[in-house]
Amino acid sequence: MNTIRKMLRDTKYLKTEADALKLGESEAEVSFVGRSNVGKSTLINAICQKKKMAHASQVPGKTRTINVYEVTRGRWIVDLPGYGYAVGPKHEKERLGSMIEKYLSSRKNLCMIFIIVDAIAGPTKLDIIMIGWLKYYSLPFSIVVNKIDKIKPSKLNEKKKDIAVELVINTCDISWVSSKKNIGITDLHKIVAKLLDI
Ligand SMILES: Nc1nc2c(ncn2[C@@H]2O[C@H](COP(=O)(O)OP(=O)(O)OP(=O)(O)O)[C@@H](O)[C@H]2O)c(=O)[nH]1
Ligand SMILES: [Mg+2]
Repeated sequence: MNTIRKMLRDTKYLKTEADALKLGESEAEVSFVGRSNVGKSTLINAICQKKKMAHASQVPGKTRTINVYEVTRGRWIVDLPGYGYAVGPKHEKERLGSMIEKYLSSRKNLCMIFIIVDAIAGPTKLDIIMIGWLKYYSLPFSIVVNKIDKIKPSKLNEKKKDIAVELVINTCDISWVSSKKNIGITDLHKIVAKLLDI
């Protein structure tokens, strides 16, 4: 386990692209999608035990490109822009939407798409559309609920049940995490390491 943690800690920024078709091949990669501001970049930093590797911000719409982080040669963790970013011109939202779609549908060695859901807001309409889209194209996905530190401990079980019911899956098939408070991250270390075969 310590070896896995250490390997993930050695992750380094590799490249940024706006066009998925220019990314080049990986040996294996996992990526993170979800609504803007849900904590995708913060979660990548938590997994890789970094403070500022992926750029996070209180202001939604921070990540506007495909950002690749390399754990070890050819093994990638990919940060994507969020969807549902309410501010800004329509064409910018459409540009980001097609960037994500092109990425998700073109990667040969994409082993897992983690869909990050906000613990307070629960699954949004766009999260449900994303799940339907991934199912339709038979792409591998897994649900992670982030920001559970915002839920009162006495309400957490009830909240977990509500979110699982909305998503029509079992609570145990969801990762419950707080990227900010480092809750549930150890389990994600194991999951990511297994997927990337490191
Ligand atoms: N309370 C709490 N805040 C969090 C958590 N994870 C992220 N945040 C905060 O949520 C805000 C957004 O985080 P980002 O990581 O930039 O979110 P993102 O999904 O990458 O956003 P975009 O790049 O805009 O799509 C920041 O202010 C983070 O500090 C968490 O687990 N708990
Ligand atoms: Mg981001």
